[in-house]
Amino acid sequence: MPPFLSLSLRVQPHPCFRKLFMSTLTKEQRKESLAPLLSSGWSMVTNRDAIIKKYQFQDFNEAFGFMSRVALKADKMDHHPEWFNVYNRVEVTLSTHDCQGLSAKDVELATFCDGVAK
Ligand code: HBI
Repeated sequence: MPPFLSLSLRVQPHPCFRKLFMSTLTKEQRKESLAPLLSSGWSMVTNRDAIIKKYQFQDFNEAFGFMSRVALKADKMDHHPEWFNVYNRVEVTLSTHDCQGLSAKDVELATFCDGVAK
């Protein structure tokens, strides 16, 4: 591979550019993609542009299995949940630090969480 091409493939946007490119959900997007989540157990966090869902599993093993799968997805997305676990309960809070609010990444990860929990 020519050197100029290999360099361009390695260059990643500096985190400060991510803040510029990451945008919060528009009104339309909230109606279209956030509403279904809010009617399937997710709710808005008080005084924050963030969503939270409380999952209850059979036991700790199931809860941790859920967390393991979500953790791998989160790392692949480079988008990580704020979460709390005690025994069979997992509380997941999603928001995007880079834009101080809800972004498409939160919708994607919330949808993934619901798929894993099913
Ligand atoms: N996770 N929830 C969340 N929000 C972010 O903005 C975020 C993240 N994980 C990693 C990340 N941003 C990257 O920008 C890291 O470079 C900090």
